[in-house]
Amino acid sequence: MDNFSDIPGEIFDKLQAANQVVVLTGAGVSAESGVPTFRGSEGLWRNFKAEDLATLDAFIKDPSLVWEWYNMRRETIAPLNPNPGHLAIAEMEHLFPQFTLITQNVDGLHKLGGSTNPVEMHGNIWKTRCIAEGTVFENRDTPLKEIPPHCPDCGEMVRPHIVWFGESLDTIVLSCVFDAAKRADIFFVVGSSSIVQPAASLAHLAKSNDAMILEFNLEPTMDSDIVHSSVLGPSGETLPKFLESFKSH
Ligand code: BV8
Repeated sequence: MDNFSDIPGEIFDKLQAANQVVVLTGAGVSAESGVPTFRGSEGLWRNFKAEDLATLDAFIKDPSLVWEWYNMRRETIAPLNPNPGHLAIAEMEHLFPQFTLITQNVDGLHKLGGSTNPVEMHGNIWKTRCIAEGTVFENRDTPLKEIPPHCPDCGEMVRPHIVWFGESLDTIVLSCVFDAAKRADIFFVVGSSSIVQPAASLAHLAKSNDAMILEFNLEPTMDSDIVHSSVLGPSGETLPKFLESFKSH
């Protein structure tokens, strides 16, 4: 579906009547800002796959290599701006009685785009965490002053404050995102390949509680069989258009 007049009116009716709206975003929502997606062709670095470097084992084995990867990503992301897709999601916050934004992204672009309280379920690339004390720091140095960086309090090494593959998510974050999915009347999945767990289970949880699932992606995904409607195209274009059509409905 790529023409907004094709959107069935019942979707906008349901959206108008919605109490709890949830948006889950993945790397695709930041693609038009210039952030490389995980599984796109640009997802490689020095022939390493993200899944190989974003792990505790990789960090323990070679913290400097992992920090060089994050340093490169931070330098890539630092000059980038939110795109109209981020701005549309920020506007959605004010259109519904209850709204929750859950993001898998660590780039911080939702906050920069005006979203006031994104649930960053995989952490944030601008935060570090002391491996000794667990203290979390904001660190916006690009490039990093030293690799690996060290805790300003105790001098121990710090790690990215990011959830790596094989690591459990924060229990409070988990209960927050599962609760939002259970209560959702409408659940948007924007720019995600719906591969990574537990994020990919959220739309199914929402669906099992009678939510309408709407997918915004360049192409069909693993979740397309459970969605009510797929809006195909770049989310930086499709989300603003969808929102305009909804507001004039
Ligand atoms: C967990 C931070 C419990 C890192 C990320 C074996 C051992 C251990 C665990 C597992 C295992 N096998 C499977 C697992 C579970 C694993 C998992 O899901 N693996 C996958 C690969 C199968 N999950 C975990 O490990 C999670 N923890 O399960 O804990 C546990 C604990 C121990 C043992 C067992 C279980 C933790 C997962 C968190 C990983 N960290 N990020 C970093 O960034 O450095 S995930 C990473 O992938 C990013 O956050 C990214 O956002 C996310 C998901 O990917 P997508 O966002 O979907 O991005 P992708 O590139 O895939 O797709 C982009 C999409 O956008 C595409 O569909 C494309 O078409 C679309 N698109 C592109 N451009 C646009 C667009 N759409 C619209 N407009 C556009 N312009």
